[in-house]
Amino acid sequence: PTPSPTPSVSPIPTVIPNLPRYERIGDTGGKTLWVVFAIMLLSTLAFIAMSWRVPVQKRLFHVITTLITTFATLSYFAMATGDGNSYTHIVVKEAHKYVPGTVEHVFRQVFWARYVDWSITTPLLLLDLAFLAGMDGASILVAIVADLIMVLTGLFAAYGKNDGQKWGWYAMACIAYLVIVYQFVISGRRAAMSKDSSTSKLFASIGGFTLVLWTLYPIVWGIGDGARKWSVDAEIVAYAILDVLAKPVFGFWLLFAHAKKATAIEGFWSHGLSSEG
Ligand code: RET
Repeated sequence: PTPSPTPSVSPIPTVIPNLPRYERIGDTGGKTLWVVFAIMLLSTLAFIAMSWRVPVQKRLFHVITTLITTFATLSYFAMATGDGNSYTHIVVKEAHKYVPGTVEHVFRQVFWARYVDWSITTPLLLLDLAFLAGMDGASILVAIVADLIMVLTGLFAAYGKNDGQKWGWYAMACIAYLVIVYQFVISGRRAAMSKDSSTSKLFASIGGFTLVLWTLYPIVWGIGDGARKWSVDAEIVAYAILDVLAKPVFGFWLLFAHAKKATAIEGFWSHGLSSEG
């Protein structure tokens, strides 16, 4: 038979092949994970060296802060080498603008190693702040349990099968986050105010820094894993910046400020009442 000059297939396909779409790490993300791994490792070594300069009885903040970057080093090693992640399967209904009823299957890479890290390091970060303020035990316990609920429900949210499940868990995580904020803004600040002025000032500034940074995490989550408006790489870079600020920068700030305060107090006692602090 002679081939017909016009193709016999309809220009509008009736069946759209549902090829799954993969959202995964690229070169930028991979390099970023290694850079943060190196920063976390070097900070850990620096914190260990700093703790050797103070007597054991005064090392509490050094120990907590060193543990925080140690866990971050481990989790970034896992992520950089391709461990600690898996794909979440999202079914997008009405995925095609012009063809109604099209279903799309999206597989997005979720780095669950972050949540393992956060479940250990965020309580430790809170302990740093709580001990600085001299917070009461009940408030510390509530804040730490709320923090664990926040991280675990955040993990469930990341693997949510549909929007209802995903944003439902997310909402619960946000409520838990508000409980933490409440404990620190009310009980934490009250405790810090009854201490010396340098401690209450340090708590106000480092606590304010923490509040701003921590609030950015659910925003990054919402744009990245939540709404999937950002690529996996963009999300990795955003978390990288936040993690470096929330762990090493927070740690150096706390340890240096605390050391300065300690020498000011020693100076106060050895030089009579001439010291300012
Ligand atoms: C999630 C998603 C669900 C809603 C909320 C979140 C908050 C996360 C926070 C993480 C802080 C991490 C830190 C890491 C240090 O390196 C789980 C993202 C509220 C506050 C400080």
